[in-house]
Order: sequence, then structure tokens, then C-alpha cells
Amino acid sequence: MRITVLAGGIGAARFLRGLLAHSPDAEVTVIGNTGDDLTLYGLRVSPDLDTVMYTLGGGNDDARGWGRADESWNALEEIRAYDSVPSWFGLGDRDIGTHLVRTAMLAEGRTLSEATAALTARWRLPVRLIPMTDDRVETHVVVEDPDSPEGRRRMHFQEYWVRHHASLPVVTVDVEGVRDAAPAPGVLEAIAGADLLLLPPSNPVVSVGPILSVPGVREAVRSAPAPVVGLSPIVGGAPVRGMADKLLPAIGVDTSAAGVALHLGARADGGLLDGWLVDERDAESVGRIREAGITARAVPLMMTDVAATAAMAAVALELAEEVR
Ligand code: GDP
Ligand code: FO1
Ligand code: CA
Repeated sequence: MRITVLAGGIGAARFLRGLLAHSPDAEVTVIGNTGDDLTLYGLRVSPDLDTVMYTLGGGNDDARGWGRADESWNALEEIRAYDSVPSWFGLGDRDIGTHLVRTAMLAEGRTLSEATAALTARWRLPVRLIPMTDDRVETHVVVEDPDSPEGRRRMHFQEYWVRHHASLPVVTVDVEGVRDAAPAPGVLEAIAGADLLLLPPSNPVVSVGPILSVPGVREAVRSAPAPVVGLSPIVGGAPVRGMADKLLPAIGVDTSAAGVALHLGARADGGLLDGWLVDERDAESVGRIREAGITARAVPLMMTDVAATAAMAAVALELAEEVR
């Protein structure tokens, strides 16, 4: 079975581990979010691609969720000692090796797809990981700032999240450059050619949102022959981790499992979803989601370990057969 997954970072990577435990023979293509990408000290960093790569390759720091296992921080310590450039983003020494290879390849005129293929070759991934686009796209947030003349300030999403811990009031989220971006090679084909499309429990605003904003992608999902099944990243009215509750209101979406489902919409109604899984705690919202034309079911959705996550994947596959 060919399964295509639209993926953010930690939530997607954990889900993929469970999916592969349940379906080791599936041919999985992962379309990775590159809206989180940023340039630091001249290095091009792709946090979500790397989180998926390290997690599925066995090189991730699972306690932190991101970055390399057995990491050291000497380069960052040296950078901090100079006290001349910002140093709020945690780049470890091993991780920097990845960014050096990516940046060197891009500087030679290779695409992000080519760089990603080269990086993932080392990790012998059990999936094909491709970026959503080879064009430079960066998610920015506009926050309220009484000290600036306009009353607001624009910054990279990573600065908002990692530097300011999502503490600033968000006015809007903007995926800069996405209107002029094109899907990377293989993206539309992976959507149109899949037997199943999965939306893992990823951030709807800054992970799934940017992927769907790449021109052509939303339409490809909408018109794909395969069923589209998603798993809610919101459990009991809150994100399991992260800042989705700070970003969903900025795009006018209720922070709830049903809110995200209705935001994505029913395919029968011009939206994206055939099926949606919510956590047991949100069982009361199943009726409302079904009324909107999306087949829904309430099951345990906490990715506490690989077995629990594999069970989530199993139900997602079952739901896909039900809506097929
Ligand atoms: P990020 O790029 O590292 O933020 O990762 P993703 O966008 O792929 O996933 C982040 C989302 O995963 C957050 O909104 C979390 O609420 C959600 N998430 C994390 N762990 C779990 C879990 O165990 N169960 C569910 N249902 N969602 C989770
Ligand atoms: N997340 C953090 O919260 N703090 C960090 O310092 C940080 C560094 C980092 C470095 C490389 C990488 O691949 C990921 C990293 N992340 C870090 C995770 C990530 O950028 C974000 O937490 C997620 O993208 C949020 O969506
Ligand atoms: Ca991310």
C-alpha cells in the first residue's frame, strides 16, 4: 500500500514510527513542512525535515523530541562567548554537520530535494522524505508590540516559539513566499498516486497549513482518489505539546478536535477530510464532526510509546477502509 503523509516535526515523526511498526511493508512518502526553515550563521536549517529524518533514522534525541542523540554544544558555547550574534536557537555540534552538508549542497546550486535525498541516504530511512517545496518559504508571525511605531512586529515563527516561548500575542500568521512557491518534484504525484493520505497529529497552523498552502497541494489532496484520514493534534481542548492553542485563534479556529476537523473540512463539501480521529476525551464532538460530513471516531490518541502509536495508525487505516 502506498501511503502519503503530510508531516510537521515531532508529532508527525512519532506518528510515523507507530505507522511503520504497524505497517512495515507500506510504501510511505512523507511530504515535509519547510515553513519552519531558517538561516542561522549562514547555515540553512530545516527543523521539521530533520526531526522526521533523525527520528526514523534512529539518530533523534527522543527525550527532547528534536535534534541529535548524544549531542554536544561546543559550537554554540563558542558563539555565545563572542556575544555578538543572536544565539537563541539550539544548534548542537552533530546537528550542525547536517546543516553544513545541506548548506554546501544548496550553495552548489542543488535543490533542497536533492540535499534532503543526500542526507536521508545516510540514515537509510524506511520512508521517502521529500520537502513540500524547493523554493524558500518561511512562516512568519505578526505579534502585538506596543513599543514599535506600528504597534506590531513581524518575526520568524522559530523566533516567536523558541526565543519568545510563544508568549507574545499573535495577530496573524503568514507563510512568506508560499504564493510563488511550487510543489517539490514528486509532491503532487505522491498525493495523486497514494492509496491512502494521512494527516498525522501535526500542528494545523504551522505544519499542515504551510504544506497545504503550496500552490496546487490543497487541490491535489481535495481531488485525490485515495481516502484522506487525519488524527487530531488537539486533545481535551489543548495541544499535547507546543503552541497550537496560541496560533489557532489567530486563524479563527477553535482549539478543539472538532474545530480543527471543521477547519480542514469535509471532502464531500469542498474540504480535505474523509475521516478524523479524536481522542476518547473528545468523544462528545464525534456527532458534530459527522454532521459536517466527516466520518469520525474517538479512540486513545496519546503517543505514549510505539505500541500505543501503532494502535492509532491501525485505527486510521481501518477508518480509511470504512470511507473508501
Ligand atoms: P512540530 O513541528 O515539532 O511542532 O511537530 P508537529 O507539527 O508534527 O506536531 C505537533 C503537534 O503534535 C502539536 O499540536 C501536538 O499537540 C501534537 N501532539 C504531540 N504529541 C501528541 C500525542 O501524543 N497525541 C496527539 N493526538 N497529538 C500530539
Ligand atoms: N526547539 C526548541 O524549542 N528550541 C530549540 O532550541 C530548538 C532547536 C532546534 C534545532 C534543530 C532542529 O532540527 C530543531 C530544533 N527545535 C528546537 C525544534 C523545532 O524547531 C521546533 O520546536 C518545532 O519546529 C516547533 O514546530
Ligand atoms: Ca515544526
